[in-house]
Amino acid sequence: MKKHRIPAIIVMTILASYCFAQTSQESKKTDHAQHESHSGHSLVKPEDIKWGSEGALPGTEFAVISGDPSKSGQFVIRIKMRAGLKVPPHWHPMDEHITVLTGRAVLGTGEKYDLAAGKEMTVGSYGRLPKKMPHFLFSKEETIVQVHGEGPFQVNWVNPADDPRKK
Ligand SMILES: [Cu+2]
Repeated sequence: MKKHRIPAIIVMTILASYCFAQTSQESKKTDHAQHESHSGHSLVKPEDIKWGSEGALPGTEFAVISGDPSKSGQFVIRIKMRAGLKVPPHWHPMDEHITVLTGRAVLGTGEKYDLAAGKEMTVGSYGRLPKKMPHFLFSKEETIVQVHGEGPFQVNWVNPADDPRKK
């Protein structure tokens, strides 16, 4: 029995010191995670989204998810389009990344609004428009797209008469 007791105590001591070491390491990790959550982490739930229509095309609603699209830096926005909305040919000074979250849209490239030349985007579809590439969109039903990129996000209409601010 004695032969077994001594090793058992040693094992317990090793285990205990190991556990203490783990605990202090874990608390360090927790502190670090909390620190990160203060400095950069964000989580947006659907119920937190504030839809508005400022600056957008009639028939659309706009929500800022992350960042500020009017400033330089990464941004994430969502655009809700009513069914049957035509977004005329336009381009951006930055790459535009589009993901369809709900609905169905047709995305085409080129300076002419030609739906037949476009491609259908169903839920989960993603498209990247390189900077300065003219493109257009049509919503076959009410559609929400998420757009992300490097701000500032600017829209340049191929046909200046299409600019909703001039209507
Ligand atoms: Cu665009």
